[in-house]
Amino acid sequence: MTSSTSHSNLGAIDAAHHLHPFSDMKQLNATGTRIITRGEGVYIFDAAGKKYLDGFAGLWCVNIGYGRREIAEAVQRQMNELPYYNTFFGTTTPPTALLAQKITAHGGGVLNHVFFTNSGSEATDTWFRMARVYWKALGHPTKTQVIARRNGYHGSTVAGASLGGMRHMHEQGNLPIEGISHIGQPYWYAEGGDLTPSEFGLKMARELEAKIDELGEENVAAFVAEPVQGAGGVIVPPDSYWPEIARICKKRNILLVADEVICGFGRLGTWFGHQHFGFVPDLAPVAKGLSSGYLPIGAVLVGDRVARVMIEEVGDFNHGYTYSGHPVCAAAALENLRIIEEEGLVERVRDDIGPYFAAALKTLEDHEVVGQVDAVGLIAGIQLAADKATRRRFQKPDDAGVAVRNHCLQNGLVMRATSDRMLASPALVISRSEVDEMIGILRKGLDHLRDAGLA
Ligand code: PXG
Repeated sequence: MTSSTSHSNLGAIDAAHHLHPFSDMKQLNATGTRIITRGEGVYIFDAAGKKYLDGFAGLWCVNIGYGRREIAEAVQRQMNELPYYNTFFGTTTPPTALLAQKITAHGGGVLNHVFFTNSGSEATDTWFRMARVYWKALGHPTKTQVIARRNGYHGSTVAGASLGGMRHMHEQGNLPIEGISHIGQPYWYAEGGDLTPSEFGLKMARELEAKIDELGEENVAAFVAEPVQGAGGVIVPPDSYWPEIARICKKRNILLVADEVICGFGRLGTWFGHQHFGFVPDLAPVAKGLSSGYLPIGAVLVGDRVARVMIEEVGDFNHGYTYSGHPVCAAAALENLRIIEEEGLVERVRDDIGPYFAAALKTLEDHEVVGQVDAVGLIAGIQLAADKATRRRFQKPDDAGVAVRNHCLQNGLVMRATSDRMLASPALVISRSEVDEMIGILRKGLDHLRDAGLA
Protein backbone atom coordinates (compact mmCIF):
# COMPACT_ATOMS: atom_id res chain seq x y z
CA MET A 1 0.00 0.00 0.00
CA THR A 2 2.62 2.56 -0.94
CA SER A 3 1.75 3.82 -4.41
CA SER A 4 -0.01 7.17 -4.60
CA THR A 5 -2.87 5.61 -6.61
CA SER A 6 -3.66 3.13 -3.86
CA HIS A 7 -3.50 5.96 -1.34
CA SER A 8 -5.95 8.12 -3.28
CA ASN A 9 -8.26 5.10 -3.35
CA LEU A 10 -7.79 4.78 0.39
CA GLY A 11 -8.98 8.34 0.90
CA ALA A 12 -12.22 7.55 -0.94
CA ILE A 13 -12.65 4.22 0.87
CA ASP A 14 -12.09 5.93 4.19
CA ALA A 15 -14.59 8.69 3.47
CA ALA A 16 -17.17 6.11 2.34
CA HIS A 17 -16.94 3.76 5.32
CA HIS A 18 -15.17 5.25 8.29
CA LEU A 19 -16.91 7.40 10.89
CA HIS A 20 -14.14 9.35 12.63
CA PRO A 21 -13.96 10.40 16.28
CA PHE A 22 -14.31 14.13 17.00
CA SER A 23 -14.43 15.08 13.30
CA ASP A 24 -17.03 16.95 11.26
CA MET A 25 -17.88 14.09 8.90
CA LYS A 26 -19.70 16.21 6.34
CA GLN A 27 -16.70 18.48 6.03
CA LEU A 28 -14.31 15.54 6.07
CA ASN A 29 -16.12 13.88 3.21
CA ALA A 30 -15.77 17.08 1.20
CA THR A 31 -12.10 17.74 1.94
CA GLY A 32 -10.89 14.14 2.26
CA THR A 33 -8.90 12.51 5.02
CA ARG A 34 -5.18 13.10 5.52
CA ILE A 35 -3.44 9.76 5.29
CA ILE A 36 -0.36 9.40 7.45
CA THR A 37 1.90 6.63 6.26
CA ARG A 38 5.18 6.81 8.19
CA GLY A 39 6.87 8.23 11.25
CA GLU A 40 10.48 8.76 12.31
CA GLY A 41 11.59 10.55 15.48
CA VAL A 42 9.38 13.64 15.84
CA TYR A 43 8.34 13.63 12.18
CA ILE A 44 5.40 12.08 10.37
CA PHE A 45 4.89 11.76 6.60
CA ASP A 46 1.64 11.80 4.66
CA ALA A 47 0.69 9.79 1.57
CA ALA A 48 1.85 12.58 -0.72
CA GLY A 49 5.27 12.41 0.92
CA LYS A 50 4.88 15.68 2.83
CA LYS A 51 6.85 15.85 6.08
CA TYR A 52 5.41 17.33 9.28
CA LEU A 53 7.01 18.00 12.62
CA ASP A 54 4.52 16.41 15.00
CA GLY A 55 4.29 19.00 17.77
CA PHE A 56 1.61 16.94 19.43
CA ALA A 57 3.18 13.47 19.66
CA GLY A 58 0.21 11.82 17.95
CA LEU A 59 -2.46 12.53 20.54
CA TRP A 60 -0.16 13.48 23.45
CA CYS A 61 1.20 9.96 23.53
CA VAL A 62 4.25 9.12 21.37
CA ASN A 63 6.68 10.00 24.17
CA ILE A 64 9.69 8.14 22.76
CA GLY A 65 9.07 9.32 19.17
CA TYR A 66 8.20 7.29 16.10
CA GLY A 67 10.06 4.42 14.49
CA ARG A 68 11.70 2.72 17.48
CA ARG A 69 12.61 -0.72 16.18
CA GLU A 70 13.19 -2.05 19.72
CA ILE A 71 9.45 -1.89 20.37
CA ALA A 72 8.63 -3.67 17.11
CA GLU A 73 11.11 -6.40 18.01
CA ALA A 74 9.80 -6.81 21.57
CA VAL A 75 6.27 -7.08 20.17
CA GLN A 76 7.31 -9.63 17.58
CA ARG A 77 9.09 -11.77 20.20
CA GLN A 78 6.02 -11.75 22.44
CA MET A 79 3.66 -12.44 19.51
CA ASN A 80 5.68 -15.53 18.65
CA GLU A 81 5.93 -16.70 22.26
CA LEU A 82 2.37 -16.07 23.49
CA PRO A 83 0.09 -13.71 21.54
CA TYR A 84 -2.67 -13.75 24.13
CA TYR A 85 -3.62 -14.99 27.48
CA ASN A 86 -5.85 -13.39 30.07
CA THR A 87 -5.35 -12.13 33.59
CA PHE A 88 -8.70 -13.35 34.97
CA PHE A 89 -9.25 -16.18 37.44
CA GLY A 90 -5.78 -16.26 38.88
CA THR A 91 -3.48 -16.20 35.86
CA THR A 92 -0.97 -13.74 34.50
CA THR A 93 1.73 -13.58 31.81
CA PRO A 94 5.42 -12.65 32.26
CA PRO A 95 5.35 -9.19 30.58
CA THR A 96 2.18 -8.25 32.46
CA ALA A 97 3.64 -9.06 35.87
CA LEU A 98 6.92 -7.31 35.04
CA LEU A 99 5.08 -4.27 33.74
CA ALA A 100 3.06 -3.94 36.95
CA GLN A 101 6.33 -4.02 38.87
CA LYS A 102 8.01 -1.46 36.63
CA ILE A 103 5.14 1.04 36.70
CA THR A 104 4.78 0.89 40.46
CA ALA A 105 8.55 1.31 40.92
CA HIS A 106 7.97 4.92 39.87
CA GLY A 107 4.93 5.37 42.12
CA GLY A 108 6.75 7.14 44.91
CA GLY A 109 6.43 4.22 47.35
CA VAL A 110 2.64 4.61 47.74
CA LEU A 111 1.16 3.65 44.38
CA ASN A 112 2.12 -0.01 44.61
CA HIS A 113 -0.64 -1.72 42.61
CA VAL A 114 -2.06 -1.44 39.09
CA PHE A 115 -5.26 -2.57 37.40
CA PHE A 116 -4.80 -2.93 33.62
CA THR A 117 -7.14 -1.54 30.95
CA ASN A 118 -6.86 -0.89 27.21
CA SER A 119 -7.28 2.88 27.24
CA GLY A 120 -7.56 5.98 29.37
CA SER A 121 -11.35 5.92 29.10
CA GLU A 122 -11.50 2.39 30.49
CA ALA A 123 -9.10 3.45 33.24
CA THR A 124 -11.61 6.18 34.12
CA ASP A 125 -14.50 3.72 34.30
CA THR A 126 -12.34 1.42 36.38
CA TRP A 127 -11.37 3.90 39.12
CA PHE A 128 -14.93 5.28 39.13
CA ARG A 129 -16.32 1.90 40.11
CA MET A 130 -13.39 1.15 42.38
CA ALA A 131 -13.89 4.36 44.38
CA ARG A 132 -17.53 3.47 45.07
CA VAL A 133 -16.68 -0.13 45.91
CA TYR A 134 -13.98 1.10 48.29
CA TRP A 135 -16.35 3.28 50.32
CA LYS A 136 -19.06 0.64 50.40
CA ALA A 137 -16.58 -1.92 51.71
CA LEU A 138 -15.63 0.51 54.47
CA GLY A 139 -19.27 0.81 55.51
CA HIS A 140 -20.03 4.10 53.74
CA PRO A 141 -22.43 3.07 50.96
CA THR A 142 -23.72 6.63 50.49
CA LYS A 143 -20.29 7.91 49.50
CA THR A 144 -20.91 7.63 45.74
CA GLN A 145 -20.80 11.16 44.31
CA VAL A 146 -17.79 12.19 42.28
CA ILE A 147 -16.71 15.78 41.74
CA ALA A 148 -14.82 16.74 38.57
CA ARG A 149 -14.03 19.99 36.77
CA ARG A 150 -15.61 22.03 34.05
CA ASN A 151 -13.53 21.70 30.86
CA GLY A 152 -11.72 18.61 32.16
CA TYR A 153 -11.29 15.58 29.90
CA HIS A 154 -11.42 11.98 31.11
CA GLY A 155 -12.37 10.00 28.01
CA SER A 156 -15.36 9.11 25.86
CA THR A 157 -17.04 6.20 27.64
CA VAL A 158 -20.22 7.03 29.53
CA ALA A 159 -18.40 7.63 32.83
CA GLY A 160 -15.49 9.34 31.04
CA ALA A 161 -17.66 11.76 29.09
CA SER A 162 -19.78 12.42 32.19
CA LEU A 163 -16.77 13.18 34.38
CA GLY A 164 -15.30 15.35 31.66
CA GLY A 165 -16.57 18.87 31.82
CA MET A 166 -17.20 19.43 28.11
CA ARG A 167 -20.68 20.74 27.34
CA HIS A 168 -20.59 19.59 23.71
CA MET A 169 -19.96 16.04 24.94
CA HIS A 170 -22.71 16.15 27.57
CA GLU A 171 -25.19 17.28 24.93
CA GLN A 172 -24.70 14.02 23.05
CA GLY A 173 -26.09 11.05 24.94
CA ASN A 174 -27.91 12.70 27.86
CA LEU A 175 -24.88 13.17 30.06
CA PRO A 176 -23.64 13.48 32.70
CA ILE A 177 -25.01 10.40 34.40
CA GLU A 178 -26.28 10.77 37.94
CA GLY A 179 -23.81 11.17 40.75
CA ILE A 180 -21.35 13.45 39.00
CA SER A 181 -20.95 17.18 39.46
CA HIS A 182 -18.46 19.77 38.29
CA ILE A 183 -16.61 22.72 39.79
CA GLY A 184 -14.64 25.46 38.01
CA GLN A 185 -11.20 25.20 36.47
CA PRO A 186 -8.07 27.12 37.52
CA TYR A 187 -7.85 29.01 34.22
CA TRP A 188 -6.50 32.33 35.44
CA TYR A 189 -6.02 34.07 32.08
CA ALA A 190 -9.66 33.80 31.07
CA GLU A 191 -11.44 33.67 34.40
CA GLY A 192 -9.10 35.16 37.01
CA GLY A 193 -10.36 38.75 36.71
CA ASP A 194 -8.46 41.10 39.03
CA LEU A 195 -7.21 38.36 41.35
CA THR A 196 -3.54 37.40 41.33
CA PRO A 197 -2.94 33.88 39.96
CA SER A 198 -2.20 32.71 43.48
CA GLU A 199 -5.43 34.16 44.92
CA PHE A 200 -7.38 32.70 42.02
CA GLY A 201 -5.81 29.25 42.49
CA LEU A 202 -7.01 29.22 46.11
CA LYS A 203 -10.44 30.45 45.13
CA MET A 204 -10.90 27.68 42.57
CA ALA A 205 -9.61 25.00 44.94
CA ARG A 206 -12.11 26.18 47.56
CA GLU A 207 -14.94 25.54 45.13
CA LEU A 208 -14.25 21.90 45.94
CA GLU A 209 -14.90 22.49 49.62
CA ALA A 210 -18.12 24.38 48.82
CA LYS A 211 -19.29 21.53 46.57
CA ILE A 212 -18.55 18.95 49.28
CA ASP A 213 -20.63 21.03 51.71
CA GLU A 214 -23.45 21.24 49.21
CA LEU A 215 -23.51 17.49 48.53
CA GLY A 216 -22.69 16.44 52.10
CA GLU A 217 -19.32 14.90 52.89
CA GLU A 218 -21.02 11.58 53.66
CA ASN A 219 -22.14 11.39 50.01
CA VAL A 220 -18.87 12.21 48.24
CA ALA A 221 -16.52 9.46 47.09
CA ALA A 222 -13.83 11.28 45.13
CA PHE A 223 -12.54 14.32 43.31
CA VAL A 224 -10.81 13.90 39.95
CA ALA A 225 -8.65 16.29 37.95
CA GLU A 226 -5.75 16.29 35.53
CA PRO A 227 -2.57 17.69 37.14
CA VAL A 228 -2.33 19.91 34.05
CA GLN A 229 -5.64 20.02 32.17
CA GLY A 230 -4.74 18.81 28.66
CA ALA A 231 -7.52 18.71 26.07
CA GLY A 232 -9.18 21.64 27.85
CA GLY A 233 -6.33 23.85 26.68
CA VAL A 234 -3.21 22.95 28.70
CA ILE A 235 -4.45 24.85 31.73
CA VAL A 236 -1.54 24.97 34.17
CA PRO A 237 -2.90 25.72 37.65
CA PRO A 238 -1.36 28.44 39.82
CA ASP A 239 1.07 27.08 42.45
CA SER A 240 -1.48 27.62 45.21
CA TYR A 241 -4.02 25.24 43.64
CA TRP A 242 -2.89 21.65 44.18
CA PRO A 243 -1.72 21.94 47.82
CA GLU A 244 -5.14 23.37 48.72
CA ILE A 245 -6.98 20.61 46.79
CA ALA A 246 -4.89 17.96 48.53
CA ARG A 247 -5.56 19.56 51.93
CA ILE A 248 -9.33 19.63 51.31
CA CYS A 249 -9.49 15.99 50.13
CA LYS A 250 -7.59 14.86 53.20
CA LYS A 251 -9.58 16.93 55.68
CA ARG A 252 -12.95 15.95 54.15
CA ASN A 253 -11.97 12.31 53.69
CA ILE A 254 -12.59 11.94 49.96
CA LEU A 255 -10.38 10.11 47.50
CA LEU A 256 -8.11 12.23 45.33
CA VAL A 257 -7.82 10.96 41.76
CA ALA A 258 -5.09 12.39 39.51
CA ASP A 259 -5.86 11.70 35.86
CA GLU A 260 -2.33 11.07 34.59
CA VAL A 261 -3.31 9.95 31.08
CA ILE A 262 -1.45 12.90 29.53
CA CYS A 263 0.87 13.96 32.37
CA GLY A 264 2.21 10.46 33.13
CA PHE A 265 5.51 9.03 31.91
CA GLY A 266 7.68 12.10 31.75
CA ARG A 267 5.55 14.79 30.12
CA LEU A 268 6.08 17.26 33.00
CA GLY A 269 9.67 16.23 33.72
CA THR A 270 8.58 13.82 36.46
CA TRP A 271 7.34 10.25 36.11
CA PHE A 272 3.85 11.40 37.02
CA GLY A 273 2.28 14.86 36.99
CA HIS A 274 1.33 14.79 40.67
CA GLN A 275 5.02 14.48 41.55
CA HIS A 276 5.68 17.79 39.81
CA PHE A 277 3.00 19.47 41.93
CA GLY A 278 4.01 17.69 45.12
CA PHE A 279 0.82 15.84 46.06
CA VAL A 280 -0.03 12.15 46.38
CA PRO A 281 -3.24 10.80 44.81
CA ASP A 282 -5.17 7.73 45.96
CA LEU A 283 -5.86 6.60 42.38
CA ALA A 284 -4.22 7.56 39.08
CA PRO A 285 -5.46 6.46 35.65
CA VAL A 286 -2.73 6.28 32.98
CA ALA A 287 -2.51 5.32 29.29
CA LYS A 288 -0.89 7.09 26.30
CA GLY A 289 2.80 7.42 27.32
CA LEU A 290 2.67 4.02 29.03
CA SER A 291 3.30 2.44 25.62
CA SER A 292 4.05 5.70 23.75
CA GLY A 293 0.95 4.76 21.76
CA TYR A 294 2.69 1.86 20.00
CA LEU A 295 -0.08 -0.45 21.22
CA PRO A 296 -3.19 0.35 23.24
CA ILE A 297 -2.81 -0.11 26.98
CA GLY A 298 -3.91 1.77 30.07
CA ALA A 299 -4.00 1.18 33.80
CA VAL A 300 -5.14 2.56 37.12
CA LEU A 301 -2.40 3.05 39.67
CA VAL A 302 -3.87 2.20 43.05
CA GLY A 303 -2.53 3.69 46.27
CA ASP A 304 -1.94 1.58 49.34
CA ARG A 305 -5.00 2.93 51.17
CA VAL A 306 -7.38 1.73 48.42
CA ALA A 307 -5.41 -1.40 47.51
CA ARG A 308 -5.59 -2.69 51.07
CA VAL A 309 -9.38 -2.46 51.08
CA MET A 310 -9.71 -3.92 47.57
CA ILE A 311 -7.57 -6.90 48.58
CA GLU A 312 -8.58 -7.51 52.20
CA GLU A 313 -12.20 -6.32 52.36
CA VAL A 314 -13.52 -6.59 48.79
CA GLY A 315 -11.45 -9.51 47.57
CA ASP A 316 -13.22 -10.06 44.28
CA PHE A 317 -13.65 -6.86 42.19
CA ASN A 318 -16.17 -7.88 39.52
CA HIS A 319 -14.56 -5.81 36.82
CA GLY A 320 -12.11 -6.41 33.98
CA TYR A 321 -11.56 -6.47 30.24
CA THR A 322 -10.73 -9.44 28.01
CA TYR A 323 -7.50 -7.64 27.15
CA SER A 324 -6.60 -6.34 30.65
CA GLY A 325 -2.83 -6.72 30.79
CA HIS A 326 -2.61 -8.08 27.23
CA PRO A 327 0.85 -9.68 26.97
CA VAL A 328 1.81 -8.10 23.65
CA CYS A 329 0.72 -4.61 24.72
CA ALA A 330 2.50 -5.18 28.03
CA ALA A 331 5.68 -6.19 26.16
CA ALA A 332 5.49 -2.97 24.14
CA ALA A 333 4.95 -0.92 27.29
CA LEU A 334 7.82 -2.66 29.10
CA GLU A 335 10.19 -1.90 26.26
CA ASN A 336 8.91 1.68 26.12
CA LEU A 337 9.57 2.17 29.85
CA ARG A 338 13.01 0.59 29.47
CA ILE A 339 13.82 3.17 26.79
CA ILE A 340 12.49 6.05 28.92
CA GLU A 341 14.58 4.85 31.87
CA GLU A 342 17.79 4.00 30.02
CA GLU A 343 17.79 7.14 27.91
CA GLY A 344 16.99 9.25 30.97
CA LEU A 345 14.10 10.91 29.15
CA VAL A 346 12.31 12.08 32.29
CA GLU A 347 15.46 13.77 33.59
CA ARG A 348 16.12 15.17 30.12
CA VAL A 349 12.69 16.84 30.14
CA ARG A 350 13.21 18.16 33.66
CA ASP A 351 16.77 19.47 33.32
CA ASP A 352 17.46 20.10 29.66
CA ILE A 353 14.90 20.09 26.87
CA GLY A 354 11.94 21.16 29.06
CA PRO A 355 13.58 24.40 30.25
CA TYR A 356 14.86 25.02 26.70
CA PHE A 357 11.36 24.49 25.26
CA ALA A 358 9.78 26.82 27.85
CA ALA A 359 12.37 29.56 27.31
CA ALA A 360 12.05 29.31 23.52
CA LEU A 361 8.24 29.45 23.70
CA LYS A 362 8.34 32.38 26.11
CA THR A 363 10.00 34.42 23.33
CA LEU A 364 6.58 34.32 21.64
CA GLU A 365 5.17 36.47 24.44
CA ASP A 366 6.52 39.49 22.55
CA HIS A 367 4.12 38.69 19.70
CA GLU A 368 1.08 40.98 19.24
CA VAL A 369 -1.44 38.10 19.39
CA VAL A 370 0.07 36.10 22.26
CA GLY A 371 -1.36 36.83 25.69
CA GLN A 372 0.58 34.28 27.74
CA VAL A 373 2.65 31.13 27.37
CA ASP A 374 2.21 28.36 29.94
CA ALA A 375 4.80 25.61 29.71
CA VAL A 376 5.75 22.79 32.07
CA GLY A 377 8.17 20.10 30.95
CA LEU A 378 7.20 19.37 27.35
CA ILE A 379 3.60 20.52 27.40
CA ALA A 380 2.51 24.04 26.60
CA GLY A 381 -0.56 26.19 26.09
CA ILE A 382 -0.14 29.40 24.13
CA GLN A 383 -2.97 31.83 24.86
CA LEU A 384 -4.01 33.95 21.89
CA ALA A 385 -5.24 37.45 22.67
CA ALA A 386 -6.87 40.25 20.69
CA ASP A 387 -5.54 42.79 23.19
CA LYS A 388 -2.66 41.77 25.38
CA ALA A 389 -2.86 44.72 27.78
CA THR A 390 -6.44 43.99 28.87
CA ARG A 391 -6.37 40.17 28.33
CA ARG A 392 -9.17 40.67 25.83
CA ARG A 393 -9.80 37.54 23.76
CA PHE A 394 -10.80 37.31 20.11
CA GLN A 395 -14.54 37.65 19.52
CA LYS A 396 -14.54 34.27 17.80
CA PRO A 397 -11.87 32.41 19.76
CA ASP A 398 -12.30 29.18 17.79
CA ASP A 399 -11.58 30.97 14.51
CA ALA A 400 -8.36 32.42 15.92
CA GLY A 401 -7.08 29.00 17.00
CA VAL A 402 -8.08 27.33 13.75
CA ALA A 403 -6.35 30.06 11.69
CA VAL A 404 -3.04 29.44 13.46
CA ARG A 405 -3.43 25.67 13.46
CA ASN A 406 -4.18 25.47 9.74
CA HIS A 407 -1.32 27.80 8.85
CA CYS A 408 1.07 25.65 10.89
CA LEU A 409 -0.22 22.51 9.18
CA GLN A 410 0.32 23.98 5.72
CA ASN A 411 3.86 24.81 6.76
CA GLY A 412 4.65 21.35 8.10
CA LEU A 413 3.84 21.56 11.81
CA VAL A 414 1.08 19.65 13.61
CA MET A 415 -0.32 21.67 16.51
CA ARG A 416 -3.67 21.37 18.24
CA ALA A 417 -5.98 24.29 18.99
CA THR A 418 -8.49 24.29 21.84
CA SER A 419 -10.50 27.41 21.15
CA ASP A 420 -7.95 30.26 21.34
CA ARG A 421 -5.16 28.26 22.94
CA MET A 422 -2.48 26.57 20.85
CA LEU A 423 -1.37 23.30 22.39
CA ALA A 424 2.04 21.70 22.06
CA SER A 425 3.15 18.36 23.44
CA PRO A 426 6.06 17.00 21.39
CA ALA A 427 7.86 13.69 21.84
CA LEU A 428 10.27 13.68 24.79
CA VAL A 429 13.15 12.98 22.38
CA ILE A 430 12.74 16.29 20.50
CA SER A 431 16.07 18.06 19.93
CA ARG A 432 16.84 21.75 20.48
CA SER A 433 16.98 22.41 16.73
CA GLU A 434 13.61 20.69 16.29
CA VAL A 435 12.17 22.92 19.05
CA ASP A 436 13.56 25.93 17.16
CA GLU A 437 12.00 24.68 13.92
CA MET A 438 8.66 24.22 15.65
CA ILE A 439 8.66 27.70 17.15
CA GLY A 440 9.74 29.26 13.85
CA ILE A 441 6.71 27.77 12.07
CA LEU A 442 4.41 28.66 14.96
CA ARG A 443 5.61 32.28 14.89
CA LYS A 444 4.67 32.48 11.20
CA GLY A 445 1.22 31.12 12.09
CA LEU A 446 0.88 33.87 14.70
CA ASP A 447 1.93 36.49 12.10
CA HIS A 448 -0.79 35.09 9.86
CA LEU A 449 -3.38 35.54 12.62
CA ARG A 450 -2.19 39.10 13.31
CA ASP A 451 -2.51 39.94 9.61
CA ALA A 452 -5.87 38.16 9.18
CA GLY A 453 -7.72 41.09 10.73
CA LEU A 454 -9.83 39.12 13.23
CA ALA A 455 -11.19 41.38 15.98
N1 PXG B 1 -7.92 11.21 30.50
C1 PXG B 1 -7.23 12.21 29.92
C2 PXG B 1 -6.62 13.28 30.76
C3 PXG B 1 -7.07 12.23 28.52
O1 PXG B 1 -6.41 13.24 27.95
C4 PXG B 1 -8.37 10.19 28.41
C5 PXG B 1 -8.48 10.22 29.78
C6 PXG B 1 -9.01 9.07 27.66
O2 PXG B 1 -8.04 8.23 27.12
P1 PXG B 1 -8.38 7.30 25.85
O3 PXG B 1 -7.16 6.43 25.75
O4 PXG B 1 -9.58 6.53 26.15
O5 PXG B 1 -8.57 8.24 24.67
C7 PXG B 1 -7.64 11.20 27.76
C8 PXG B 1 -7.53 11.17 26.25
C9 PXG B 1 -7.45 15.86 22.26
C10 PXG B 1 -7.59 14.43 22.68
O6 PXG B 1 -7.92 16.19 21.17
C11 PXG B 1 -7.31 14.06 23.97
C12 PXG B 1 -7.47 12.74 24.36
C13 PXG B 1 -7.90 11.79 23.45
C14 PXG B 1 -8.18 12.17 22.15
C15 PXG B 1 -8.05 13.49 21.75
O7 PXG B 1 -6.85 16.65 22.99
N2 PXG B 1 -7.21 12.41 25.67
